[in-house]
Amino acid sequence: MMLTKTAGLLSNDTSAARSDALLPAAPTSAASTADKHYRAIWISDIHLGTAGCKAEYLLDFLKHNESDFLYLVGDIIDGWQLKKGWFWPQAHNDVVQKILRKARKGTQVIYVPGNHDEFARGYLHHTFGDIQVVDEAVHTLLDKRRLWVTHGDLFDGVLLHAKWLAYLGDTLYTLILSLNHWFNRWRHRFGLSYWSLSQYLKHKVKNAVSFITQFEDALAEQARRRGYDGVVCGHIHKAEIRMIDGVLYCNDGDWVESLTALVETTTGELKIITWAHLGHSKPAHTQAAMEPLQQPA
Ligand SMILES: [Mn+2]
Repeated sequence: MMLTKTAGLLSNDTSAARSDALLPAAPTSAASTADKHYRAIWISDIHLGTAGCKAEYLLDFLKHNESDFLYLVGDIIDGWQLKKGWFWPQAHNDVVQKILRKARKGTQVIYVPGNHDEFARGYLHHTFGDIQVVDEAVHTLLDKRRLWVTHGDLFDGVLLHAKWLAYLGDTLYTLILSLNHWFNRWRHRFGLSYWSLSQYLKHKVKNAVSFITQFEDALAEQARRRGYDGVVCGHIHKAEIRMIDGVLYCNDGDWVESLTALVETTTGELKIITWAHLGHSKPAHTQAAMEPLQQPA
C-alpha cells in the first residue's frame, strides 16, 4: 500500500506537543524523526533469529518512540528457527540491546513469551537486565479499564488445525467429492446412513477462512470470562483495535509483515502505529478506545 510522507506526518502529529527535556531540540527540518512518548507500547511477533524479521524498522521505531511501559507480547525471539540454524545479524543484536537499554533507563519492560519463544516460559517471574518475564500481564489504561496481555497461541488450537484445509486446492476437493461418492456406496451396502464428507469439509474450510475472526472472538471471550475489560495479544500477525461484544480486542500485529505496534498515548488513546518507513510512522488506523472502528472485514 502506498502512503505519502505527508499523510504519515499529519496523522502522526497528535502527541507531538510533548517534549523531552533530556533530548536535544529536534532539528526543524526533521520533524519526521521527532521522538514520541507514549504511556504504553505493545510489540510482538518480532521473530528475531529469522530472515523475515524486519529488525531495522523495529530498531528505528524503538529509537523514535519512548514509553512508560513496554510490553513484549511473545514471539520476540524465534527459538524454533534458531534451533534449525543460527541466524543472528547485528541488527537483531541491536534490537535486544535497545530494549535492555530502555529497561535500564526506566521503561518498565514486561516480557510475555509466545509459542516461538516458549523457552522463555521456563524463566517466568525472573528478571533479565530489568526485564520482567511473566506468563501474562494486566495493563490498566489511563481510564482504569483493565486489559489482559497474552500472546494468544493457547487459544488457537483447533482453529489452526482447520486452517490447513483452507489450502486444499480445487483438485483435491474434487477428488474428495468423488471419494465421498464411493465411501457412501460402501456405507449404504453395510446399511449405514449417508454421511457427507464434502459437507463436513466445506464447513471446515468456511471455518478456516474465518480463522482470524474466530481467534479474535475466542480471545475476547476469554478476557470477558476472566473479568477484564479487554485483551491485548499478538500471534496472528494482524493488528486490530475493535470492540467484540463489549470487550476491547487489541492485537499489536508483527514485525515480519505489517511492522506495527499498539500504543496508549499519554491521554489514554489507543492506536496502531505502522512503522513502514524508516524515520517516521504511518498510523494504519487510529481511534479512541471507546469508539470501535467499523471497517470492512
Ligand atoms: Mn505466535
